[in-house]
Amino acid sequence: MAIDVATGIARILKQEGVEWVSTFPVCRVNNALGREGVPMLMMRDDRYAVAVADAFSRITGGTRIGVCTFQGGVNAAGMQYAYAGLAQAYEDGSPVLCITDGVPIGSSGNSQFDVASSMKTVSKWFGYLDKPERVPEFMRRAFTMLRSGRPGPVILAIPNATATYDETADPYRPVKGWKTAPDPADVRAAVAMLLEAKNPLIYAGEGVVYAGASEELKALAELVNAPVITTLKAKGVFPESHPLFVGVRGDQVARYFDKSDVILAVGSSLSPGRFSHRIPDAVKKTIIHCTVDELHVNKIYPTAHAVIGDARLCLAALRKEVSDRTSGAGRPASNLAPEVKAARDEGLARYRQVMGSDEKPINPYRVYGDLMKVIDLRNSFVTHESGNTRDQLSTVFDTLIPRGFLGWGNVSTLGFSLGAAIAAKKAFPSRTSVAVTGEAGLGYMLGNLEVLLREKLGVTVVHISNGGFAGYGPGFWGPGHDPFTHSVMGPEDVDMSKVIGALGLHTERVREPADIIPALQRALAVNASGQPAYIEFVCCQYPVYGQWVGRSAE
Ligand SMILES: Cc1ncc(C[n+]2csc(CCOP(=O)(O)OP(=O)(O)O)c2C)c(N)n1
Ligand SMILES: [Mg+2]
Repeated sequence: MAIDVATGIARILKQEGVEWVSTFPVCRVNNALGREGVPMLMMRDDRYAVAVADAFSRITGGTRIGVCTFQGGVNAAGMQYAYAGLAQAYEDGSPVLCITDGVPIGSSGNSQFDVASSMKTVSKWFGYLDKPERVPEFMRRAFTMLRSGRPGPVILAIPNATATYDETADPYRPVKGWKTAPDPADVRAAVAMLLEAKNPLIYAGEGVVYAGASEELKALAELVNAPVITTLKAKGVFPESHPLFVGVRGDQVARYFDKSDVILAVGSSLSPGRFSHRIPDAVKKTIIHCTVDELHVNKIYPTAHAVIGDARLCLAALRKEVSDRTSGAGRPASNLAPEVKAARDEGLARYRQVMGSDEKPINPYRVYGDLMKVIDLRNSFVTHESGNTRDQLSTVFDTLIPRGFLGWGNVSTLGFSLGAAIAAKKAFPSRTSVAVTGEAGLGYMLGNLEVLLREKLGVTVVHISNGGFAGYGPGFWGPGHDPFTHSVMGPEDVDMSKVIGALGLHTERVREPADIIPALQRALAVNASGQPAYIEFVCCQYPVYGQWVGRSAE
């Protein structure tokens, strides 16, 4: 049976369980998706088409692959605009499938922009479909890469979507994805080091999320009696109500990093970026590195011992070895749990205090504290924006379930939170979905708010409206690092609740601390019937939050 390439791709996506594809037109595969009944979530720009699919893969821990399409070919306007989303997905290691038009055979070298070299820099694999009959091969390879090994985006370029091939020649079978288990000798060596440690520490990264290894992480932490710190992107993989949870950032995190002699890093590349810790005195510590990617071993810090493999299989193997060596008893508990709790309480005290603040303009922590009171923390999704909302929420937001909060940003591209909140609604329709943003993030998302209305996505955008880029200006706490470029029209100049209300979202503007909870409740109530909401909280600039270890307070 001869079918065209686009139809073949659409059918394979359905076989792979893909329920919808985010897009910004045009892409020549789209009409086949429409004809084959694959719903398209049309965003209002190409970057958001990528962001929603990327976030869907992140939020589902790669168990459901986000797929997007955008314009490519010789006039690669869509691709050039999508690049920001692709670069972010690549930097953050998100397994998203991106399909675009390829430069037609015979048209290479026409344009200044070199598609292939640019796409190769932001993907795990850039596949150019040079023969129609290679569709099954390319799709198999794409899904193998998306479901195996270290996650990252795959980009497929389709130069001729109407070319035909024989669908029966190489019938497609869905790809399972494969995991690797660690070398038992490495596990033994790692456990010997771990059991000799005076103050072991577990540093968990997003690989634990992708491995679905929350339970194993908890079990190992309890058996070894080690405090747990998570990266920004892994926030929530360890229940934050657990007595061994130290935090993501803040004074107590710095304290436990300093104190540790052995660090068991699992599912993290240990790359000190702009939004992660630099391990203090790393050369004097023993670092055991459990990673799926052997190229992360000895990347920045000296690795004392590596355990290579899927985080779940590594953690399970380590736990079994610890248990065998200690006859099931594990490392003695000492007084660790109450100590960690006390350190965490002490570290969070000054933020918890302002969560009860009645000051006006509203203190942003009051909004976060009230948000935590209003939503069901076990059935909600909250994400931050670039800026103070990231820094503040990642310091204080109590995340009780994996992906109850999405932390993002090895590179934190403004506006991603809306894509993430949309993806969360698609992934878990019954969960509350909230994006917390400042004015910069809001500026990026404005055009895309129409999508919420058109698709009836009951998402709430919480705007911490403070009239400027709070971390950049003179601020309250210091001179600021960008004093000339930090002010924008603020709540006294423009009423964003009216602007966005005119679009059709449920909107409110809140100036009184006592009104925060009722306003949030009304927003969640309308969300339940598919209406999106935007609440503008008129807030003070309060650039105060926990620091990353080893970084200055920029
Ligand atoms: C695409 C992109 N460009 C630039 C930046 C740098 N940046 C980070 S936060 C920020 C401003 C944040 O201000 P606002 O949204 O008002 O949040 P606030 O800190 O005031 O809460 C900027 C310009 C970025 N993160 N992403
Ligand atoms: Mg601001």
